[in-house]
Amino acid sequence: MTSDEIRERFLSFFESRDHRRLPSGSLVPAEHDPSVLLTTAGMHPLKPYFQGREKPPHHRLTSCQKCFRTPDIDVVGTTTRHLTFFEMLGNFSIGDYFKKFAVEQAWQLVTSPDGFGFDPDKLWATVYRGDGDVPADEEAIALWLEVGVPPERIMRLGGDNFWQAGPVGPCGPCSELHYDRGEEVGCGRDECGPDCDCDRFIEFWNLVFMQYNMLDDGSLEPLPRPSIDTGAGLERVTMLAQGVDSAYLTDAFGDVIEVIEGWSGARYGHTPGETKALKVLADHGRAMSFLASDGIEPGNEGRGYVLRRVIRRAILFGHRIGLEDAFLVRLHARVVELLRDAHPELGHEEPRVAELLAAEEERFSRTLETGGKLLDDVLAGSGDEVSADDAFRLHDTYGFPIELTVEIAGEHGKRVDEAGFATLMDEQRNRARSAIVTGRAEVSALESDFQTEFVGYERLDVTTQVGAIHDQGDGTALVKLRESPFYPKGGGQVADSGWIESDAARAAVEDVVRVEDDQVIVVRLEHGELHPGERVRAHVDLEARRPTMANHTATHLLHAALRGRLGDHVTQAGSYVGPDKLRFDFRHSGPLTPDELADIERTVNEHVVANHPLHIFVTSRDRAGELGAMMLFGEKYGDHVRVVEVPEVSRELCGGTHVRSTAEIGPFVVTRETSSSQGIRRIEAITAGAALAHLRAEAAEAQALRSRVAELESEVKQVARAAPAPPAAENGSVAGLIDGASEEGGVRIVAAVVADADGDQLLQMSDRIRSRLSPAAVVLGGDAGGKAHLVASFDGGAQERGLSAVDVIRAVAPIVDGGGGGRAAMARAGGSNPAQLAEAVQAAEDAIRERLRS
Ligand code: ALA
Repeated sequence: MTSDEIRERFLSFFESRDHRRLPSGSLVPAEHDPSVLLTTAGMHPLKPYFQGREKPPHHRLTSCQKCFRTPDIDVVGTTTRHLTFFEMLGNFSIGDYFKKFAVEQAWQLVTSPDGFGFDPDKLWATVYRGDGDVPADEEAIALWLEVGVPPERIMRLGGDNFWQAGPVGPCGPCSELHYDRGEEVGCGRDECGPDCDCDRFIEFWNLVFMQYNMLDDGSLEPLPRPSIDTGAGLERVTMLAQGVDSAYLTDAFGDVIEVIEGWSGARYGHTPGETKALKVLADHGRAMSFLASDGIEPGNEGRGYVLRRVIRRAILFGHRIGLEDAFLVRLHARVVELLRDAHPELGHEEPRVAELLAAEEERFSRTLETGGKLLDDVLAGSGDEVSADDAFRLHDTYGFPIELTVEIAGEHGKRVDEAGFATLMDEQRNRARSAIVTGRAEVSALESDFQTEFVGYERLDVTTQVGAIHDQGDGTALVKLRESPFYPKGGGQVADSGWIESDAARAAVEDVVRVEDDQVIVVRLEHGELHPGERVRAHVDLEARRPTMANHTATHLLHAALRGRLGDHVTQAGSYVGPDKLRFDFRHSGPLTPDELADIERTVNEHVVANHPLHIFVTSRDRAGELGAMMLFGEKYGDHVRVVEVPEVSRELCGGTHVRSTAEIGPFVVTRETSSSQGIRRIEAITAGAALAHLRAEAAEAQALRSRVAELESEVKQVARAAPAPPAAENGSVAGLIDGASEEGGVRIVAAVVADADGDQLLQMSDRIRSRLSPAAVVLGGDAGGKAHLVASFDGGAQERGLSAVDVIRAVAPIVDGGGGGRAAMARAGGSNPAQLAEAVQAAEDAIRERLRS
């Protein structure tokens, strides 16, 4: 049995028991689940159904979900069964069946010959032994006994048998099925059992009896309706079904191990080092290809860091068995070839992923040699601990993920000062932050004893004083004003442009840099010189600021309209607000339909026309939270926050500049809807003057099209007038055919052979016949070009009587040695034996009559 067959057997087994089959979701969890980094179980994409927040498409579901388990990265290579990336088969009941049916189905699928066909004598079940508030699962024990598992192979276990999807959310006791591979495999201890870590007992299916929701404080509340969530590792089931010693030797990995053996000369099973390296490469090869194909890019945080760790660990282990130049890209190509049929995204993303892997491989390989030397020195040193400084240098200079350093040190019996390392990392982060704060500026020259007061919410033209100035020597200068009307870039909104002017000088404002709560402007001198202490007039460019404000308020209205139309899972993932347009990125899966987009555009315009006045105020963060103001996930806010409210429509924390009332936005037009990355949609829109210009251009285009259509219509009329009448013969024959029509059960039947007519001509003739007879069934044969042509054409009345053109044509085409196809209304066929045409047409007529008589 191949892994593809096992996947299919599982899914169709449950399909035939009324489960709806769902496609795998992305490895990047859906937008409604910020609690997990990557999808680790089949139930992840279904969480809102279990929690009763969304209505499931069906109460029984089944899927094969791509999963990734980060904690296993360092374990991979050391056992036969651990994988980071794997596929999880699952069946789910959303408040439908519970334990009994779940246990019965699982047992049947696992033991029956057309399921997995496992020997029941090798199977063990584990159940939850209870703890504190949650009692032992006696019910599950009784159910396993009932299906035939003997009591001595049912084991009560603790923590492992209580499953939860993340720190909070649906959870419950679970039962695991284990396969005993026999005494000769594994640790050989007498007490070895399903709770042993060795490779003898393989856990391959977990049945979670989901009945609680875990809250933030760790307490459990009952779920609205108890549910079932199961997960079977496809690769593990395959390993057991194929009777091989390791998941890596199953067809889920194809010939990847052999291919790497061929490149490197290393042999699986030869030395522990070689075997480990081969497993790491086989696993990480799949892992990196799938992670990157789901839109993740290597980076220093979050998912990007997971991908980077996997890639760098693979490179290191590759080097250990002598693989060097660009082997990662070759490995990726092999994985894609192997798995692209089951996972088409691998094929679609291949060029992008190959490029990204090549860049990452180049970057890390370059430093690996020098970094590797440092590591060797460190490991050769005395003492049993790698210092924080060394670990930090390996990380910072050579790009060694700390986990990799810990792993390698561990191989040499050494620890790493991880706490010290964390402190050094924090210090570095703080340094980086102050570097950003002083930013593009040697603001040291500007380190002034005052903070600029931003007055640009209210005033766009002020007289103020230059507090400090620093000439950058390239025609630009950094200037600190006492009061500034200029908005510094932030919250998606671009910086204002404008100018400052003294009696003797004038300078254009090129940028406004936010320095925490303070700001510095970057100016280019047009003439004269500016000096500290001088009075200047500071003026914001209104041509840019006005549309920017319109776009910013429109962004809030758009956000509210999206949530109203699509649901509360829509949250902001990024934005751009400038004078030219607005762009809003938000979490949502799948493109918006034209209807949804039209509704959203209409809603925003309705709010514009309603001319809501904006209400903007500063309050405590807690109060804003009580008011339900939208805050961005992961964003840090101070104790006092600014709330921008369009009464009854939207309430967001925002530091941006806004119109006074919504009518100032003018028309709102969506110009594009695209995807920006996995699970994130992007809408671009314009307002005010830009929208007006856009609508005018569209109207002009529509007018031009209308004129062109009118021209074409008159041309068509002229051509029709000049065209010769259809050949008399054909006209005559149509008239003759109509005259010769017979009738059966109220349907007029025309069945005839027309000499020298091809398929298209027959079709035209049948159309003309049908326009004069109704209800009508027309079958015509023709023998143009030495071939047989058949056409059947039935109108609605004939079809209502049970006639289908395609059925008739399919039945008679073989008579002229041909074949054909079509629909119930019209079908045609070609054949190589025109001599049989009359017989075919007669057979068609007989079939029609028979059908009409029945
Ligand atoms: N969600 C359960 C697991 O991942 C089935 O083990």
